[in-house]
Amino acid sequence: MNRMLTSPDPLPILDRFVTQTERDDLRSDERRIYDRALSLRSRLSGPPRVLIAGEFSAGKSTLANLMVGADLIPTSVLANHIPPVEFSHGEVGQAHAAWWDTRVDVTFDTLDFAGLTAVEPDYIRLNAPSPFLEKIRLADTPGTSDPATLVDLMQSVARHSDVMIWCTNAVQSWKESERRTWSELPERLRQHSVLVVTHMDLPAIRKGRQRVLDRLNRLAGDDFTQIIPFSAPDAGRAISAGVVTDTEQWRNSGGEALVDQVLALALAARKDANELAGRLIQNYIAPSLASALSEDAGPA
Ligand SMILES: Nc1nc2c(ncn2[C@@H]2O[C@H](COP(=O)(O)OP(=O)(O)O)[C@@H](O)[C@H]2O)c(=O)[nH]1
Ligand SMILES: [Mg+2]
Repeated sequence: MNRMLTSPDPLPILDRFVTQTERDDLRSDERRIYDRALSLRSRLSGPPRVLIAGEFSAGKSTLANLMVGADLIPTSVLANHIPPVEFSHGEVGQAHAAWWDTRVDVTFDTLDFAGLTAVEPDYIRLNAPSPFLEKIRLADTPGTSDPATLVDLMQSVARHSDVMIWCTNAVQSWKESERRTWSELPERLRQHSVLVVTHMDLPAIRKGRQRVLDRLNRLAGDDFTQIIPFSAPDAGRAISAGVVTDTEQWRNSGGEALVDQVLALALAARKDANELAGRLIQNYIAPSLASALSEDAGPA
């Protein structure tokens, strides 16, 4: 049997296929396969990628910062157009401009956002030593006042993500505009998504807590694996540099339920990605690489 079909690690094969193939030379049906290979290569090239999505001011960056353990993105920059930011495990310092279709990054020795955005990357990679990041990569979509731009950015990172945390503000939660944007994201990702209801600490929300949650369960209960009420200020008091210091407060804030659910979904999504990659390799990539090899070898 072809060795390629039995290899336990699909990543080197996906890598070889994507590197050796020129997308522009492909027919449209072949491009779909290429794009799936690109997405699977990105998903499998590190821990599962968790996308934090939602509308402007829903609490996405606040949640990301809590889990990353540092405020790495200056808020002044967020007003401008910057690409999604992915946090992965490592020492704070270097920053990378990255593209989905190449594994070659442009590395900056400091967090130079002007320099990073000037080379027009698909996304920016930053490192932090948070223990959460040993198990998942976290992607935050940037702040922009233009909803259409935000949707485009979310779509691009969604194609390369495994799990989605959708943040909605309890004060005006799960609006029609959110539902519409969410429904346009890949089904595979929507099936691995949790709804995080932020701002549960606000006094008016505290009083009507059950009403808010009943309404969300009715409207969105079937769409998410879990609906998790969350208070960022409470979570912030329970965690320091990405390490939980007060387990009871962390539980009460919603942080514990959120992390448990996200890690379970990440595991399931990784299993799916490996199976999908195995099938893609067996059905399309192995035959295509085999014919490329025989062409290279010239006529027999
Ligand atoms: N009281 C309260 N404020 C929050 C909570 N989550 C976020 N915020 C605040 O809401 C504002 C918007 O949050 P941000 O994370 O920038 O939203 P983003 O645009 O989705 O990234 C900030 O002032 C946060 O401090 C929460 O759970 N409770
Ligand atoms: Mg933000």
